[in-house]
Amino acid sequence: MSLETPTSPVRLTAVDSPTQPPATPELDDLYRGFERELLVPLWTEIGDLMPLSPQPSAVPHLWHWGSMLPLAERAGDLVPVGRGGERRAIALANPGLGGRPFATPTLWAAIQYLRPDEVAPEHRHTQNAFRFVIEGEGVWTVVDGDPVAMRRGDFLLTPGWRWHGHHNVATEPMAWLDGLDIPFVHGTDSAFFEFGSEQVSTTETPRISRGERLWGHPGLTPVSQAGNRSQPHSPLMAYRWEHTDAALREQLALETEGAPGVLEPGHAAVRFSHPGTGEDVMPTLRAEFHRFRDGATSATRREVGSSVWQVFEGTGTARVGDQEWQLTRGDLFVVPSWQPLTISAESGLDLFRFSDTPIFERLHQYRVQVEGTHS
Ligand code: GTQ
Ligand code: FE2
Repeated sequence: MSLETPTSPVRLTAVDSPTQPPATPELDDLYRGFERELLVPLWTEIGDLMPLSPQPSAVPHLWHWGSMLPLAERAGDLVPVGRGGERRAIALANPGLGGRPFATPTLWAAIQYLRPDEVAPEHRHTQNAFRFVIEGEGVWTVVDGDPVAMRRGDFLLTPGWRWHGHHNVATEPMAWLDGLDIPFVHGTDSAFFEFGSEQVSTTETPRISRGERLWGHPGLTPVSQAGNRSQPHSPLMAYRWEHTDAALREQLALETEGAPGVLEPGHAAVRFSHPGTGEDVMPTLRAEFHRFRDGATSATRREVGSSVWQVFEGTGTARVGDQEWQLTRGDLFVVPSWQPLTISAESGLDLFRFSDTPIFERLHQYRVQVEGTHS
């Protein structure tokens, strides 16, 4: 058996530049030697590998819900949902990430579509997942046997390695946003996956799940659960719109009364959190909801890590890096690492946001920079 010499994909060329050694035939020979031995010197790569601040490959981009939904509906006509493909989910592909179905280097964001009577079979995976519902109802996601209703404004969890399947018991199709840490898990070669039953394990359709009945009372930890209240993901699989809406409404009402509570003038925000620890809902994903008063503008912030925003309601504009978009219901946009973000509300602007921030916080790589509020 003969072993072929692997060819290096690296092409090192001696260049004339003040930061590089003089280009000579001898330097070229040295570089051919590096190539032959699959070696790359730091001095030709340092600008890319060790930039002064993050230089993301992902770019700021906006996807219109109004363009995605008809394609999801068409997929509903043409593509059956079932074992193998597992989900009728169509992911955002950031134009800076080489055509992969990655919204950012760490985050997956997809529209998932389920027609009446359809079942997305049970499975489990190490990727953490959530659903956020922009419109519609009628789907129950069954998480470890607990049926969880999905309705407009709700935020639902499927933490890593929990069994889950979805079924639509309504007479209308339903579309929603999925968020997962698929690109992060892919990039770190840490994925595991297991197929479960073809059907969901229960067809019960209660208004609220067992997990909510146990954990969904503010400030009240079930004593039976006190021993394992610090599991790495939230025990609550559903965060209901009525609670999110009330929390935001109260922050703005407090501002009107001159009391503290809002994040910044005219901008209320809540973070979905683990009721046992107060930390993020899942180890890799942060999720928040933001509400702006008409005419309010956020400070300009940049932070390490990336995020995806979805417009729940209202109109306004978002500026990310050198991009600026008009926002309408359902639109999704991506903020790559360290790109400045400014949001301005026209009317009734409500936004859902998720990010990979917990990863960077836990690894002590997180930084944030806030510039003054824009007028
Ligand atoms: O609903 O279980 O968008 O496993 C991607 C992977 C959704 C899901 C996605 C998944 C799911
Ligand atoms: Fe899944």
